[in-house]
Amino acid sequence: MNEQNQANFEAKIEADIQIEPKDWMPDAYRQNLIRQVSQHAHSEVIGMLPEANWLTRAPTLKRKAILLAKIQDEAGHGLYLYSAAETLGCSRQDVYQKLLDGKMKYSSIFNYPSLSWADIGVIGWLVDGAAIVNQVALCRASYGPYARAMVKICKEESFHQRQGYEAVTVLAKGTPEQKAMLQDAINRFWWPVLMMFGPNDSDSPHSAQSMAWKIKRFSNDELRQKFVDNTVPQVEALGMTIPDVDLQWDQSLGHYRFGEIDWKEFYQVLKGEGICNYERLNAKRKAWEDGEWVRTGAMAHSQKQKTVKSA
Ligand code: FAQ
Repeated sequence: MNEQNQANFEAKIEADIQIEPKDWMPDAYRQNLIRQVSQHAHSEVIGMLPEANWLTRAPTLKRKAILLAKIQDEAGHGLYLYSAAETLGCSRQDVYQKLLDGKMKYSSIFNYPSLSWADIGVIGWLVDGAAIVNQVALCRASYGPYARAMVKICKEESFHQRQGYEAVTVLAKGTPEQKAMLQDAINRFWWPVLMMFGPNDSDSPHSAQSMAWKIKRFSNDELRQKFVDNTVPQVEALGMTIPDVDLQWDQSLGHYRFGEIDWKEFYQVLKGEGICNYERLNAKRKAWEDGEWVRTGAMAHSQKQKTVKSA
């Protein structure tokens, strides 16, 4: 029976038929998806923190309303993704507890601080821009609930990216101080954004299997290259520069060549030693503890409703 199940599963993957929650799937496929989808959900909710840092200091009411809406969208993305992870049989509380205990990862990019208003524009433009390049590919992931969540998320991320680019365009056309603030934000975010795509393919332990299962459709390096190719002309259009002396267009390849990423820094951030790792997890732990009375109240209310219905 197991062999038949395995054969059916492989045939579906081969034929690009999506795997659904009630279908048989190999345990390793399930566990790999729980890992990736939960970490993706954690990234969305931790990603709210650097932006929230500027909510009370947004330069205009319009910018504040846009930022608030964007942060709420990220919360929504987290919720879709936790729901998608639950369809694989994990409990939301269990994966969330693993995040709080530092046993599950979230995207390295959110361990960098948001120091100026330009950082908020750059997060929308470059961080959401990188997220979209990665997530458009995931819209065709072999697991149905993950792929479908990605379609809606990408539509919203695409709005985020455009509003970020619009915000940086204003700064790029502004005073010398505004231009300098934008250049400083690009200088600090450029390399950490390239790290969002994960280690080089040769050092990526999950890639080969995830690509064979069609969870990932493109490799980390392919997506990183696509992002660089898309983004360099945007930086140039703004009249800004990229902090990479090795960056150059290669006519024969049809791609930009770029310098070596500081992988030592990447792995330090993954180990919890980035600038904001401690602050980010502490904020989430505090929110979880402070929310205890809400959870207790909601459980008591639901219990009461059940008693009323059965009476
Ligand atoms: N940060 O073998 P691989 C967003 C880990 S959403 C931290 O290559 P894989 C929206 C990896 O988990 C951004 N950890 O792994 C937003 C694994 O560790 P493990 C999040 C990283 O899974 C915008 C180990 O290294 N997007 O930004 C990172 O095949 C603005 C080995 O790596 C997603 O999560 C990293 N950068 O490929 C919100 C997309 N890279 O699990 C607010 C979905 C690697 O063995 C504001 N995820 N690691 O302990 C993916 O596409 C993949 O999981 C990759 C990594 C590409 C991230």
